[in-house]
Amino acid sequence: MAPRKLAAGNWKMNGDLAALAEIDILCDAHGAPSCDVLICPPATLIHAMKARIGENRIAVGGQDCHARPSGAHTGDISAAQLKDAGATYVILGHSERRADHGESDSDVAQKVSAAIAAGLIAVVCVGETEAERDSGQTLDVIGRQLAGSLPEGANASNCVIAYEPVWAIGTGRTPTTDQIAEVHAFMREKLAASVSDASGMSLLYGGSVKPSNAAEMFAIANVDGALVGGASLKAADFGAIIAAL
Ligand code: G2H
Repeated sequence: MAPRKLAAGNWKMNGDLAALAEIDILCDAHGAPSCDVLICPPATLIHAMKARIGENRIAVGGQDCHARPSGAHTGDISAAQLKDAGATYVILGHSERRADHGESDSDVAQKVSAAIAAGLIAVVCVGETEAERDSGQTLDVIGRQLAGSLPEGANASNCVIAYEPVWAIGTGRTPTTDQIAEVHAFMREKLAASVSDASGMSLLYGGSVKPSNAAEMFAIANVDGALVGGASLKAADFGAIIAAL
């Protein structure tokens, strides 16, 4: 099975009900895209966004979930609750969660298990810091994060990997195409050791993807799409990225 092409938007802590007007614009232009399209808004918007999308072929996802299915966890949301609200995906292990909430690889793996159990597809994020890249540790870090963040049972049908160098997130800086190609080839090879259908797993690049660089990113071997932050907030920009895939 060839990996599915996926353009995924991560709205992070941005957007309100009024911002759903962008979804109408996106649906008009890209409601029946030739690749998979996903938008992960704040949890407060999942239900309304899903309703707004209607029959158009755009999926909605969460940005995090708790590892437990229910219980006394004030402020948290379970994978089943995301699903109930209309989500079919959830981003897990984003570097902002790892940094802001101290999430370890093991925490991420437990959340991925919970997402899979609830029937969601997990978009599992990995990426090195600038200091790690400068000291030549990039592949070690990516290998460790992949091994630690993917639970038993992870496969190409229930997980997508997003390589997001921390130093490229929201900075306007991106790795060279050779650097991205090196990491993606490494991830494909590394996954083959633990995932039976690794050749079919979608590998996204994330970090300052925008309309002007998307085509260049998508031409890189083993890049099956993008996880897009800032440029996913406006339908015109995200639509141009979808069109480039
Ligand atoms: C990386 C990305 C989305 P941006 O976090 O996950 O954000 O495209 O704004 O760098």
